[in-house]
Amino acid sequence: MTHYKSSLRDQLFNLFEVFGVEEMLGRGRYAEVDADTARSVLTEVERLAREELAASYVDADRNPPVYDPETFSVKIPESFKKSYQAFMDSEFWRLEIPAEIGGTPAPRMVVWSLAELVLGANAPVWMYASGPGFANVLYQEGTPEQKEWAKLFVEKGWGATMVLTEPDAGSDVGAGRTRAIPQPDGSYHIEGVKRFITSGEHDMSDNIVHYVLARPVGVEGAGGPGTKGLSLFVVPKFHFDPQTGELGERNGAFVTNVEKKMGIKVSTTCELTFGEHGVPAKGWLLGDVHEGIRQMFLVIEGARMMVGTKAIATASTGYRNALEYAKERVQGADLLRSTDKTAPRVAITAHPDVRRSLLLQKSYVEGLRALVCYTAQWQDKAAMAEDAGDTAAAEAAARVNDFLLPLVKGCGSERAYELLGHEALQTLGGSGFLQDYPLEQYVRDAKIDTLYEGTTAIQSMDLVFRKIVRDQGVALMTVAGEIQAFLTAEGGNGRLKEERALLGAALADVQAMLGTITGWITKAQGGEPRAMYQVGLVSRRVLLALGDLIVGWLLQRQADVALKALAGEQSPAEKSFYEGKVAAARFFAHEVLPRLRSDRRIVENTPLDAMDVDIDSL
Ligand code: ST9
Ligand code: FAD
Repeated sequence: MTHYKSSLRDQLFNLFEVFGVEEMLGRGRYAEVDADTARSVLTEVERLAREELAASYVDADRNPPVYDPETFSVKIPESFKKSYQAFMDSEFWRLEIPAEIGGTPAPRMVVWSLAELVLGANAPVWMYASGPGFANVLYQEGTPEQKEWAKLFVEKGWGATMVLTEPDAGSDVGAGRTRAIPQPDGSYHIEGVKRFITSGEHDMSDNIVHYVLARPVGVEGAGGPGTKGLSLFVVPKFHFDPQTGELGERNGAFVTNVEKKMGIKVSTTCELTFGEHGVPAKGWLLGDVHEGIRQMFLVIEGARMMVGTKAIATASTGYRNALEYAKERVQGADLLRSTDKTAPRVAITAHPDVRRSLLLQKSYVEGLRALVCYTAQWQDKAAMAEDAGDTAAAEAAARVNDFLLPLVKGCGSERAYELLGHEALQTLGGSGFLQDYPLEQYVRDAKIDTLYEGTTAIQSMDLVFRKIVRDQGVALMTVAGEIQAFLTAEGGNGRLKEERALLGAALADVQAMLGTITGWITKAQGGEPRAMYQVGLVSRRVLLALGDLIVGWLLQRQADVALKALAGEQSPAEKSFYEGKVAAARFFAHEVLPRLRSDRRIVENTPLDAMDVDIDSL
């Protein structure tokens, strides 16, 4: 029996009924993928996810990869290898790769829907299978010769890693000390130790290509302090013939440890040592330019979207498992007959607190899924505008995507962990704590999502300082403008009037919070630097509040579509689906949106006390 419970109907609803994916399908760079193809791909991936991909989820957790320090190698459990191979054999990973290097690109909305299915069933499959996807950056940024490598890497299906973190350089990537020493043949020798490198070693592909940030030494105009002094190097595990891909000598990048972890155990987290085992670690500068951090952010943006989607996918299957359990579990009498000892026992879904919990899970999960799709829609708008040669529109759409990414990653991961631990697992009572059910593994596997690819604190500062202040609020205003237009349009035949009013109040609360922040920044720049601490004290709260606002809005947009559908003839199953949409939007508006008023009060009244308290008093 599969642990994974998907939500394909909701995904198709987003794609075809809410976000109009048809406008992108079969056009421009997505010419090869029409609506029928997109539907059948998603249907097939949903099956694959529930069956072959989910099959190793538990086994690979209980029997994690084994590291051999003698040979610096890792053995991945056989059960997981089968799941991985099933996905690679399906060839669906090609949907996120440009046609020029062997892909069949589909709209990002379709790709991220597909990703949700894989990530929810067995996230490390997607992570290992991202190897060919990394070739995108090589193709985009590489020299003509490296663009050819990109094709080869896709053809061979080689694994790949993103290599930033060092023992003393986690959030602070610019503190990295790994060096790159130029060689007469145009390559560099990489020297240093990186840690926590996902997929750094495994036995599922012939080669692994490491994309490594390192600081060049003795190179004019490169290698200064901070992130801007880092360059990006392509460092293969094995050297290769660039024409045939035939493997050559072992390169000097060795995995010298594999971490033991709380969750996602089958995803190897590796210490990677360069140039210390008798073989130099040769790397090639990406694109012959020293712009490592900018280039690495092309990968990071994809990875942040992936992490947010992974978290939401896990929360979604967590909710569906909780719902199924709750429908079966009989315990206690209806609250209205609780004093009557002879009253019939009822399924726990009859208890108000369980109802509250299930609706909270449903509304967040569906709203966050919509946020992923909405964000992907901006990625598609950027691509379509680029195809049409409209650079300004492409840039504007890309900025909205940039603005939404910390929300997908930061809010997606925080809310998912909260929902899984506090609500979904709780719904199963003591049984949730057992390994007989997948909830305890979901909680363990989802915790990482608030940590890697930039912790929530980092996401919140990225949102405030880079995506709002530095952007001069342009992307923010685009989204706020859409929310305002929705409020003014008065859709839904006035059925959700009260909920719209709550959404309007939430928008005002978020705008007030952002106004307060802007005031502090102005104050800090005007001679009171410590006002900046106030921004730092509230940035996480503001990130989550903004996320809640957008989730509440997207749920109401969905409810509008559902109400229109309900006005026509529907099968019983479809009627339930659409009614569920309206119920989720209403619940979220009443249960969550009003909390933004207290967030606003807290933000507006944030003192500097937290920064003044002596550290010994903490
Ligand atoms: C990790 C991996 O945790 C976990 C999972 C791995 C799974 C792998 C498989 C999946 C991969 C999927 C990908 C498929 C491939 C797709 C390829 C597509 C082509 N946005 O503010 P400044 C840049 S990995 C864009 O001064 P600081 C920008 O160039 C480890 N760019 O920063 C900027 O210059 P400018 C993850 C951004 O104070 C420059 O950086 N580790 C953004 O020097 C400097 O900016 C982390 O995530 C952005 N949002 O450094 C580290 N931000 O301003 C977290 C910056 O001129 N720490 N740039 O434009 C941070 O993010 C820090 O804020 C910091 C600060 C390091 C950026
Ligand atoms: P620290 O940076 O030490 O942070 C500790 C705490 O301080 C956090 O709560 C953080 O939010 C807070 N903090 C730090 N700086 C600030 C600040 N300026 N303002 C406010 N709060 C701050 N890295 C790679 O390069 N490639 C990978 O493939 C990869 N995979 C990973 C897989 C796993 C399982 C793990 C655990 C990590 C992985 N990482 C990878 C590293 C990961 O990205 C880092 O762990 C993460 O960026 C945080 O760095 P850190 O662990 O050093 O924490």
